[in-house]
Amino acid sequence: MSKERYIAAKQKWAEKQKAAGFTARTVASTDRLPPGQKLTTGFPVLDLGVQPEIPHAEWRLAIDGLVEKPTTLSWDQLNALPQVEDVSDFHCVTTWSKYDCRWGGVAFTTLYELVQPKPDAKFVYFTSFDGYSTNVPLEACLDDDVLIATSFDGAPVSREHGGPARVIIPKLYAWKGAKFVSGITFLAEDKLGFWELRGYSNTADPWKEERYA
Ligand SMILES: Nc1nc2c(c(=O)[nH]1)N[C@H]1C(S)=C(S)[C@@H](COP(=O)(O)O)O[C@H]1N2
Ligand SMILES: [Mo]
Repeated sequence: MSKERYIAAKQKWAEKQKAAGFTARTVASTDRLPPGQKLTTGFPVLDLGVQPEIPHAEWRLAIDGLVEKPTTLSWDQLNALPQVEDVSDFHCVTTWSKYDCRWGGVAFTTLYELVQPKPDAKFVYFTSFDGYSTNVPLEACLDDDVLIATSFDGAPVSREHGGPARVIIPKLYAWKGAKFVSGITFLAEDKLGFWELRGYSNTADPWKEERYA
């Protein structure tokens, strides 16, 4: 991604934050690597020691909780939704960052519109085929760089990287993005996920180095 595009994306994010009544985060555009991170050119694999194999015919994504229209999507139904691509940086709490990850798939906001969360839905709880879970405030899921990704660099997301589909939330440490995603539940109250229950930060902002609680 060009530096210009990266800066434009950051600016867009800041403008949105401002429009929503929040104070824009002041991250210098030259300051692309969050504090305490090291740039990697590879793509390390982080998981719980299980990489579930889910054939497309058996793949399902259940979207439920505080929504008007609970929905379970098949693989074909997910892929029939509008597709988007977004290039973003990836920051793992174990201190590696990877620039320019090109993810493709369905925007979180598309699923949001599909199931129509009720006004009291404030948190999102993601579950996965490997037993993983993670939680994110709903507001943080509504930026247009938050994806249910099915492709990486133009090819299907590999099994080791969380295929068939994984969640990408670039502005948070990568553990907030569930690989092998199987469920999205909208909740009124926050519910801690796998690593959040084990001492990881609940807010997970790499720019503030919110690593461990
Ligand atoms: N289902 C599931 N999702 C997960 C994990 C996991 O163990 N299981 N690990 C998280 C962590 S700690 C990181 S850093 C990223 C790693 O993604 P990668 O293996 O594609 O680098 O996935 C996150 N999502
Ligand atoms: Mo991680």
